[in-house]
Amino acid sequence: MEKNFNRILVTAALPYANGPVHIGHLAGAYLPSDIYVRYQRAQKRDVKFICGTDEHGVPIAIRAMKEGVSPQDVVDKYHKIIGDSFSGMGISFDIFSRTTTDTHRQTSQAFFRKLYDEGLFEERESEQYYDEEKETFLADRYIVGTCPICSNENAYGDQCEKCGSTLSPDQLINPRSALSNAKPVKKMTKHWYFPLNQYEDFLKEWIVEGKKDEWKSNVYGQCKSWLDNGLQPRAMTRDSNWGVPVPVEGAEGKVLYVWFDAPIGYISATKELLPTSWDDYWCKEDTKLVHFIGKDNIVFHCIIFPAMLKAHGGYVLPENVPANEFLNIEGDKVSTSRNWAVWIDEYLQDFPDMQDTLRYVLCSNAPETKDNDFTWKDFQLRHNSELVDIFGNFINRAMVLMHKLCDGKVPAYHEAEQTELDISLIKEIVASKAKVEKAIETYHFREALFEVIDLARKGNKYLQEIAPWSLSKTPELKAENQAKIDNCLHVALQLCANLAILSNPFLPFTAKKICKMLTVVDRMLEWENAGKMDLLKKGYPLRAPELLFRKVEDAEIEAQREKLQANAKASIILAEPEEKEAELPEMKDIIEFGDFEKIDLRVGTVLSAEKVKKADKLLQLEVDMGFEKRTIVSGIALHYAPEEVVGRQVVVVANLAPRKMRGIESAGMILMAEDAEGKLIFVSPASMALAGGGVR
Ligand code: B3M
Ligand code: ZN
Repeated sequence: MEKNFNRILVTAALPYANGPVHIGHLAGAYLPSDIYVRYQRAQKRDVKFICGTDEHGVPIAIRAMKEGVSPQDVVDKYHKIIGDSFSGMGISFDIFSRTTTDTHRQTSQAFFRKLYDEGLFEERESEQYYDEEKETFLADRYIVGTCPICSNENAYGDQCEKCGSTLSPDQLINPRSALSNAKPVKKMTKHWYFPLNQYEDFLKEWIVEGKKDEWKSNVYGQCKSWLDNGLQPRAMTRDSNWGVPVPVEGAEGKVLYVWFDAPIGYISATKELLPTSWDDYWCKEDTKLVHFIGKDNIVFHCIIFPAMLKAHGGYVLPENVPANEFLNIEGDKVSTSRNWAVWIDEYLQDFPDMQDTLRYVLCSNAPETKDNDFTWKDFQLRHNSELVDIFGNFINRAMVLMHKLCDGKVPAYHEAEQTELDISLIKEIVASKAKVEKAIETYHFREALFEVIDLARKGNKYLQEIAPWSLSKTPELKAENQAKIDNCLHVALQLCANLAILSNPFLPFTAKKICKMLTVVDRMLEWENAGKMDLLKKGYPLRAPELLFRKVEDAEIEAQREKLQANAKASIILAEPEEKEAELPEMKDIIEFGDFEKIDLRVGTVLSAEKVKKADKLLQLEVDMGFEKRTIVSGIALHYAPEEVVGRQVVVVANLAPRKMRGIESAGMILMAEDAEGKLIFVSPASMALAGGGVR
């Protein structure tokens, strides 16, 4: 049952202020939320759109230390860059705040304090890694080491970015401090744990029973699996000097965990926006709270923050959390460290006045249900063949024809002369309002945008079928057909106005331009006007048409692709100034012990060796397996002369099916390793082993 809401509060994830934003951010949270909000505003609903930068947390502190500046310097710099990128792209927040404001410190401290005073937190002392050189505890990303799952040597204390596993510092092999590289020691420290486990029943009822059909399946699925696995108490404080100080006695040197304070940032920003009425939006049951985020933030917004809100009491819970999946670029995951990204600030420099193109491409290719791929070719194709050839082309044709055939004024609609074609297009226009509306309200933005383009496509078809230019080849013909021509352009122009309204949430810059051409004020864009056929009155003079879009040329796309590659290369050179490490092969899939046991490894002794004719890589070996002698062909001739291998003990895969190589049947395979230069070396027993004995 759809509840009756009287106000809508939309939040978009607070980006970390430690780097610029890229198209993945935009596609994940900011563009969908902006579309949603623009639509709600056009519906004249009471909606507020909240965002800001997340300015605490370890990555920011580390970045500052590495750059030799203060954390405040880092966040000041990126708050500005990120804010400019968003406003440049037309992301229309009502407030873009930050989590280093006084309001936020007070709000998040008061939140913590309330839970603390109610005795909700569990105080726990535990041993944690400590950097003696820097005299600081090493939580989360302050500590790095080898991932126990995939052996990545640069896994963080909270996560391995290579295999995606969630980790705790204790799981890291060979841990080292991210600050000094020193080997950390263990030291006792105290933290406050939020008993998330106590909210399991509440969350199960609220999500599993209440949201199954409402939330997107990717979001629901992630929540369900967290809940199925059972929730644990979570530390909500950290040892650090960058963050919101923990507001209790005996908590010197401790700050709120960044994921405790960041979501409260939504509340703080609302307070800054509406100092006297913010609580209407957070505390009244008839508020619809919607969090737009990327998929890596689901657990925090659907499980942890709601449990915090519930524990605090008095707050509404999110009605929906429409998280998107990830957007890859040219087939590869976005990576800030490898600089594999399309940065918004750079896009705006390279394509000024083409905000709507990026908005269009990112929305029509949005990772709504699965990860998607952005390619520059696709960007060009969608722009040129959809925005230019369908949408822009229709508006332009309608305007040009009206100037040519109807004196630059909106022609009358002669009902007596209307045809089936007119009637059916009018029907489509009226119907599209409901379709777009429904899709947006249910967070299906791609589908909504598709409807809009499809309507423009129908407009083109209509012009093509009626072909008013062919009805006016001579003055006599034109006079005879004027009613038909008038009807056609009347409908086409009403469609232009409708397209402006329907496209406005997605393409706000374009919608504005259309309004200007149609000489109407922006108020026409209000949603209630969609589906109307009298938006432009008869006799109304219109401006000369202006092209809405230009084509994107191949050379521009080539330049962008080169830039992407060049940036990535430059980042490798920056990151690895010294010798390049040898590439290690990818881990293979895990096998069961039973699979391993099938392999019969044995020690053999090489009795004789000779080169295989016409095969410079191969040696033919006679190997004593203890129970029999075998011929084995091995690809080691470039690394060993025959006399170097005679007499050696080697490890043989003894039950490998025989295989013919250069006409010689090889009965087994010899295990070899590779040294740093790529030379093959024998994997041999370190001391004399039993010939024919098994290797386990
Ligand atoms: N800053 C993570 C991110 O930027 C985090 C979001 C906070 S939302 C309250 O992806
Ligand atoms: Zn890993």
